[in-house]
Order: sequence, then C-alpha cells, then structure tokens
Amino acid sequence: MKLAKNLEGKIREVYERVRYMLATSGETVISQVSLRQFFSGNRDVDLLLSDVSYVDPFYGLHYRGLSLEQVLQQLPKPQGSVFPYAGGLYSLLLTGEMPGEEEALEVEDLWKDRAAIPQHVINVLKAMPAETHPMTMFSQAILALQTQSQFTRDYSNGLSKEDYWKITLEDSLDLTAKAPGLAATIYNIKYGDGTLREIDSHLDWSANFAHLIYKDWDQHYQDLCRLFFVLHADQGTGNVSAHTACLVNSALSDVYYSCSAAMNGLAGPLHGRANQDCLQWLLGIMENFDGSLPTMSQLEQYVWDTLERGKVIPGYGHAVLRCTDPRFAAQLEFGKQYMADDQLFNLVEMVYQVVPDILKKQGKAKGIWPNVDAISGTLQYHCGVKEFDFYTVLFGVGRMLGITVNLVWNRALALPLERPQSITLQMVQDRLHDTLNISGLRSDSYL
Ligand code: CMX
Repeated sequence: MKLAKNLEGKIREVYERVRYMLATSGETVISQVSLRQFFSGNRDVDLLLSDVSYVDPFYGLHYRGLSLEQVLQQLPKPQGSVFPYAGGLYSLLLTGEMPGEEEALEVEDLWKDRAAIPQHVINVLKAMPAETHPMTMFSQAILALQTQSQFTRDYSNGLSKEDYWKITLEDSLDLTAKAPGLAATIYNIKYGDGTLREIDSHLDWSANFAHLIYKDWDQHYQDLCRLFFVLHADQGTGNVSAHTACLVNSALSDVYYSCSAAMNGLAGPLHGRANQDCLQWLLGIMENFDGSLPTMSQLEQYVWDTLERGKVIPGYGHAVLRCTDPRFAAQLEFGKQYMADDQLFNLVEMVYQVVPDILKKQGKAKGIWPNVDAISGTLQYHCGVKEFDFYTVLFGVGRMLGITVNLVWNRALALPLERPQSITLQMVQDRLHDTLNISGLRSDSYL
C-alpha cells in the first residue's frame, strides 16, 4: 500500500521531533488551568495533540493547516463534480500532503475492496426494536463489527509496539470503508423495506451512500454527500466524539470500540444531535405559521419564546468558534446554488439574520453564530432524506474519517494511556491563594 509507505516516512520524522522536544524540554509548562476553566469543561485549555485539524475561534476549521475553502478547492474531484473525493481528504488528513488523483483513488479503491457489510451485523440491526434511534443502531453496528478487528487479534498474538499504527490503519480503512454501507443499511431497515444493495464500483465513497439508499439518480444528492462528509470529518480532538474515541483508544481498545463510543457522544443534543433538533425546530416554526414563512418580527418573537422556555437554539453557539462556522457557510453556498427557492432554506437564511443578535442581547452564549448543524438537515430534507432522526448518523459517517486518522497517529506517536487526575473539592479549595471562608455562603450572595 503506497499510502502506508508514504505515511511511514512522515511518522518517523514527527516521532523523532516529539522525542527530541521531550528530551530537551520535558518539564516546560505549556498550558495552565484556571479555577473557572476547571469548572467549565476545561474550555480553552491546551491539553490535547492533533496535527490533523485545528479550529481557530475566528477562522474556523483547518485541515492540515488549510482552510476549508482551500481544501474544497484543491482536493481532486470525480469527473463532472465540483466536490471532492472523500478518499483524497483521507489521504490529506493522514499524510498532511495534498493528494493528486492517484493518491485519492488509492484510498477510494482500498475502501471499495473492504466495503462489504458482514451478515451478522445486518442480523444485529434487523433484530433491534423498530423504535430504536438510528444512532443507537449505528453505535451497535460498529461494535458488532469489532469481531473483525485486526488490531485486537494481532495484539493477542504479540504485535510489536512499532507496528500498532500499521494495524490501526488497517482497521481504520476497514471501518471507514464500511461506514456509508452501515449508515445505508440502517436507513433501509429503519425507513424502507430492508432491501440492501451492493456498492456501485463506478461511484466514489460519498456518492455510494446515495446509491445505497436508492438515490443514485440524484446528482445533486451525490454532490451533497461529497460536501457533507468532507465538512464533518474532523474538528480538532477536543470535541466530545473525537475526544471520546482518543480516550478509549488510549487503553489500546481497537478502532471499533473507540468509534462506537465516539458515536454515543455524538448522539447528544449539545453535539451531533443538534442537526436533528435544528430541523425539528425549523419545521416547528413553519407549522406554527401554517406552513408559510414568518415575518422577521414573528421569527424574532419565536426565537425569544424558545429561549424563554429554557431551550437552546439548535445549531447556534459553539464551545470554540466565535465566528460563523465555515462549514455553515459552505453549506449555505450549496443551498444558494441548488435550492434558493426552497422555503425551509429561506427560513435558515432568515434565522441567520435574527438569531446572532438575539443571543447577543440575551447575553448568555459566548458563541452566537451558526455552527455546522444550523443548516445541514435542511439540505438533506430538500434532497428527500426527510427522516431527521437519521441526520446524526450522517454526521458520524463523516466524523469517523477524522477520528480514525487521529487514532492512527496516536498509535504512531505511542501516546500513552490518557489518565488525568481527579481531585476533591477540598483539594481545589486548598490550592486557592486566598483562603476563602466557604461555610455559610449562599449562592445569591456572590453571583
Ligand atoms: N441557545 C441558547 N443558549 C445558548 C446557546 C444557544 N444556541 N448556546 C449557548 N447557550 C447558553 C448555554 O446553554 C449556557 O447557558 P447556562 O449558563 O444557563 O448553562 C450559556 O449560554 C453559556 O454557554 P457557552 O459557554 O456559550 O456554550 P458552551 O461552550 O457551554 O456550549 C454549545 C457550546 C454548542 C453546546 C452551545 O452553544 C449549545 O448548546 N448550542 C446549541 C446546540 C448545538 O448547536 N450544538 C452543536 C454544536 C456543534 C457540534 O458539536 O455539532
């Protein structure tokens, strides 16, 4: 595999760099945590390593140092499409080098050879109750695939530490190859008659998802899949899904265990489920106004009502971003081009005009701008994928691209078991410089 050979040289170089830094500066403090950060989910504490992607608060997601715009422009594309091969993105994320068509197609071909879904996984999915949430099915399907883990098999047979990354790469290619098929199997079982298809070897990985859910006739949907999976691939490793995967994998649990766990985190409403919730919220607005668009002032009132009911505005705000998410902007462009007259899309545009100001006035949210989930469901809905509880599975298919690349690199750099220390509240109090008299305080006396 050319990809593994290319990667090996890069890994050696980075590994040496890390060892050198550790040997010469091992005790240098590079990050600190305040009391506020300690009680705020460690926001903005530089605690995790990933060269794969970085989220700049004011410029958003970068893959291997490149903005999304550059990535979308420079990655190789299938003939007739302006949207890239996911295989090219995978190559870029793994190696840090912009691939040519040959490198992109190498990954696409590796995926085609490994795409078949074992029957026992299909049986597990078919055995689940009809009301099971698609994310539960997805996590379960990935776990059922764990029987195929080469890492777990070879580890038991004495795999040497230097080869961990190579076998993690094999597992990663195996799992990501099957990801669109797993999602489509869930879709066809849950919403269709359960009839499953083989992949179309003429189509790329992303477009194959369209094919597998019987939408291969729709060029726009194939393109939307290409865009969607690239946009959702990674977002640093501090987010819940990626961080969960890295944590689980640090115990040398294989890629399947790690990704299944990651999907359980992604299923939360503050994370990936926001795309489902957002679409539901938008449809609720349309229903409230008898299927028509509200006026701007009606919409403002609806947003305030949502906030006053103690709910969040799904798709808005972010733990890191302090600007419009470029993943939102890229999808907005797609919508303007292909569905400018769609009422739900027009509503997304209206919401974008009113929500940031309202969140600013409310004064609670630190991030007031739309994130990726504010629009992704609307594009799916327009293209006929109307089952909105399924949208987070699509997020998961994309997200496993970045997660698995991070796992390969974590094993390549021999990152150890992740094990921060927890301390008691008394210990926290003892470390404060001023000795505080806590006893007898009531919250309203200091907030
Ligand atoms: N609507 C209303 N209130 C919001 C809000 C929103 N969109 N975003 C943040 N807030 C509130 C928080 O609930 C919090 O309120 P409390 O102090 O009462 O608990 C306050 O503002 C401060 O929150 P924050 O520091 O700005 O935000 P966090 O870093 O804690 O959380 C996020 C970030 C994304 C969970 C939050 O903005 C949110 O809940 N957004 C809506 C859900 C969403 O879109 N999630 C998807 C994120 C992207 C992804 O991972 O897929």
